[in-house]
Amino acid sequence: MIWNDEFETLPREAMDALQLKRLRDLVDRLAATVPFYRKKLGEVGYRPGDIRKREDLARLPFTTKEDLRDNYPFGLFAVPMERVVRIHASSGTTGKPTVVGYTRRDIDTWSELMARTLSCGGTTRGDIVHNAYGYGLFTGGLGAHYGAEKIGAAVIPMSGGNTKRQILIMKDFGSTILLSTPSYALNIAEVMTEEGVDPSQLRLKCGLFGAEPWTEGMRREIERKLNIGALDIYGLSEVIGPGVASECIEEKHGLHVFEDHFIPEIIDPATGAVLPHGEAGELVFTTLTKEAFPVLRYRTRDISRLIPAPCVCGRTLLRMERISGRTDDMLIIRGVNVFPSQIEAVLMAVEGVEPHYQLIVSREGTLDVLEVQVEVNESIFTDKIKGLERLARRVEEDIKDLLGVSCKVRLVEPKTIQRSEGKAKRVIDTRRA
Ligand code: DLL
Repeated sequence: MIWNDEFETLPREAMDALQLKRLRDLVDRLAATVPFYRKKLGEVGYRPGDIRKREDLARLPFTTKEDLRDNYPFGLFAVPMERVVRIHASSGTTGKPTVVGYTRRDIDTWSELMARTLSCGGTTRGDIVHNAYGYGLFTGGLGAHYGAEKIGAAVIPMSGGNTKRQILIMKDFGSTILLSTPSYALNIAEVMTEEGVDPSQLRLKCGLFGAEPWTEGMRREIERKLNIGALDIYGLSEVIGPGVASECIEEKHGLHVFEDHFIPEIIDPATGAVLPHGEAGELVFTTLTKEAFPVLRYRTRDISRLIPAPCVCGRTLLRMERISGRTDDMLIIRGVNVFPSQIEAVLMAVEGVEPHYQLIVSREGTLDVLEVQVEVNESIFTDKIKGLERLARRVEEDIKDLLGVSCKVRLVEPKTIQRSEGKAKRVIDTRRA
C-alpha cells in the first residue's frame, strides 16, 4: 500500500531534479543560519550557486556525531527557539546525549514519513496499532505514534516493558500491527508461550521492527513465532527518527529511502570517498526539508549498500540494504574483523540454538578473546553433556569457517540471557572497562 503515490513513485529524473532544488535551498539556508555550517562551508570554498548538479554534494563537508556533541545542546538548530515545538535526544553510550529539535512543519513531515512507513506494512484506517517503541526522549514511540494517527489508525501508546500486560492488551484490544524493536518482539513471543497465548488468538498481521540491527534468520523466527509478516524499518534521531527508510511487504528486500526528504550516500569510511551503488560502506544522509535540525552529509556509522534496481511494489525510491553493522560496532578479534550481526546469522542457522545471545570480548594477556554465549532450547538443554559439548564445538567451527574468527561458544540455559525491552545489548566489551 503506497501512502503518497506522487512522491513514492516519482520517475528518477523528476526525483533528481527535486533533490537538486531542495539541496541548493538547504545549503544556502545552512550557510545563512548556522555558524557551524557557515564556517565549514567557507573552509571548502563554497559560494552560493556552487551546486549545479547532484554530484556536487560530494564536495561539501561531512557532519559527525562529534560535531553534534561540540555544539551541545542547541548549537546546530537552524531556527530560533520560538519555532521549535519538540525536542528529542538519543542517549548514546558515552557522554552527553545527542539533541535534536523539530518545528511544527518538521513534525508534519515526520508524521507523513511514518504514515508511509506504516503503509509499507499495509496499515490503514481500522487497524489497531500496538506501539511498543519507547515513548520519551527516544524518537521511536512518538514518531510512530503520529504516523499511525495521520493514517487514521487507532494507536495504543504502550511504550516498552510490562510484557504480560502488552500481551493482554494485544489480545483484548485486537491489535493488528505491532511496533517494537525486533529483540523486544521476540521477548513478547516468548512470554506469550509462557502465558499459554497462541498467536492464533491474536489479530496481529504485521510488525514493523527497527532501531537495532537484526538478520534474516531473526526475521524468520519472529514471523514464525508471532505468525505475522515482519518488516525492517530504519531511522536515526539525527536525521529525523524512524521514517528514513522502510521495507515494503511486497518484496521484503531492501529499505526504500524516502528520497524526497533525504539524500543517501555510501562512502568509504576510511577515505570519505563516495562509492558507487552496490558497494558496501558507511551510510551518509543529507536532510532536504527539515527546518529546526537539518543535517548536511551526516555520517551515520551504519554500514549498508544502495540498491538502484526497481522494486515490484511500484515505489521508485532507491533501496538501502539492511544494516549489516556499525563502523564502531566492529569487533577486531586477533586481527579479524567481525560484526555482531554476522555471528547472529551463523547462530540462526543452527538447529536447537535460540535467538538469544551475547558476545563477551575480553583480553587475556595481549590476546583478544571472544566468547559467544547463546541459549539452547529446552529439549537440547536436558540432553547429555556430551551432546551439548558437541553442539558448542560445531557452532565454534561454523563461526571459524564462515567468519574466520576463533571464539569460545558457551551454551547457556534457556532464559539466562537478559531479555530486551528496547535496544538489545549484544556486546559486552570488558577491554574498555
Ligand atoms: O533508533 C530510530 C528508530 C526508532 C528507528 C524506531 C526505527 C524504529 P536512534 O536511537 O538515534 O534512533 O538510533 C539510531 O539505530 O544509527 C542504527 O545504528 C540503529 N538502527 C535504527 N534502525 C535500524 C535498523 C532510532 N532497522 C541507530 N537496522 C542507527 C539496524 C538500526 N540498525
